[in-house]
Amino acid sequence: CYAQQGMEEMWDKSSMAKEHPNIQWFKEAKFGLFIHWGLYSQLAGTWDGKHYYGSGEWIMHQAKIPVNRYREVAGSFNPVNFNADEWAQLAKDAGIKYMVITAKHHEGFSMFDSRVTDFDIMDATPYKKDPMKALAAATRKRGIQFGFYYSQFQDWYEPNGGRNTWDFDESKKDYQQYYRQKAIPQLKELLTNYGPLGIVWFDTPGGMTKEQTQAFIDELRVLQPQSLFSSRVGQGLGDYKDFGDSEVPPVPIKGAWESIYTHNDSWGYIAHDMNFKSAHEIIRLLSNVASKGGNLMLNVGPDGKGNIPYYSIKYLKETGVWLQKNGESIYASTAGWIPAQPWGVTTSKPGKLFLHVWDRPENELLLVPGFSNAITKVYALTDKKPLSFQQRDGDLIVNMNALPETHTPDKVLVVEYKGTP
Ligand code: FHN
Repeated sequence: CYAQQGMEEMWDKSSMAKEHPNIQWFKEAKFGLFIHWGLYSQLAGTWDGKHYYGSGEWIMHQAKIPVNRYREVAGSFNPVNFNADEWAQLAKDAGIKYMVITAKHHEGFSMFDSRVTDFDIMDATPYKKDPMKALAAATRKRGIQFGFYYSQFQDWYEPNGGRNTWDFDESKKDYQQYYRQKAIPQLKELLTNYGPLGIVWFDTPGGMTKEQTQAFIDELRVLQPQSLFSSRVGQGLGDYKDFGDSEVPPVPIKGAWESIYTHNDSWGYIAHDMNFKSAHEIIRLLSNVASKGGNLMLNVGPDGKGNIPYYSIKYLKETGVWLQKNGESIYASTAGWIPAQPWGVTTSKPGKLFLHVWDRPENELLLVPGFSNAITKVYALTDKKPLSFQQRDGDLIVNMNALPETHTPDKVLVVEYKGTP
């Protein structure tokens, strides 16, 4: 599947040596919201009476929908329920620190006001407003970094764009012409008309050498030098590493990086996909990614009317409630220096180790192997209740008996210690 291509690409680790000067906010953010929203959201996983499952945003490709018929979808795309403040407030309530939304996905449709094409939300739909303008403002107003996803190579609408083989002959394509005539001018619009962007999130690179990719970056970079470019710009370049979709590295990784998951089984809205991760699962995913030193960017797929799915709202808000009480163990943390244990994972801050207890031991004695530093305090993060502990043969044993049984997916204990681990 083309969706898999490009993600396994090696990221040039040497670029970590010269970190982007604006990388710190990203390293501390830990939790981002990804939004896939486009004409595919209107189709909701069904074309000509046939139901598709998996990646809803790939329906044009899956059903080999000709460009002229796909364009007709825009005629009924009218997201009257879209409310930028509600979306941004949901992100805020969920404890989200950055948001990245699809300005243009592989389908080639521009969800913003673009002068480069008339296949955009202003010209081709009855909506005739720019939702990205409103969302950028509402998000920033709440102190959340805002960014755009842009599919720089795959564009199934354009004769010279990548990977529409059912309308256009791939061997006759001039990718450079597509880059010059659409991708670069549109990225310039996005980097000019929407205020300071935290991130430009590229995806599935193609059709450019390393030198061409560097020139592409340089041409865009001057417009907003503070903006971070994701590693899927290709050729091992970019300011931070994105792992493959739904991938968490098995061991801690240094430098700035991100794991990308979607809330159910699809990135774009599919009406018949109810396989949502519960708040419980989101919280464990988040602490797991943080325990390896990275950020989690979790995707939601709003429908064609502009509604975020009910279960995404519900579970994101529940995640936010947990983060309000336990955020200290996640935001601005670094990888835990004690590796994953049968009971859960760890995150760190100077002088503090956070124990994320997913599975409380039956005998209430939590073993933290390899912990010989002098300890000043051990307590539960939410109520600061001190816990008794022993250090024996280089291990730490915390007695959880004094804590009431709670139904939290992740009970965080704090170990305050002296010296360096
Ligand atoms: O092909 C896309 C896919 O539709 C989706 O946008 C994901 C999100 O990371 N990226 C690509 C595959 O890696």
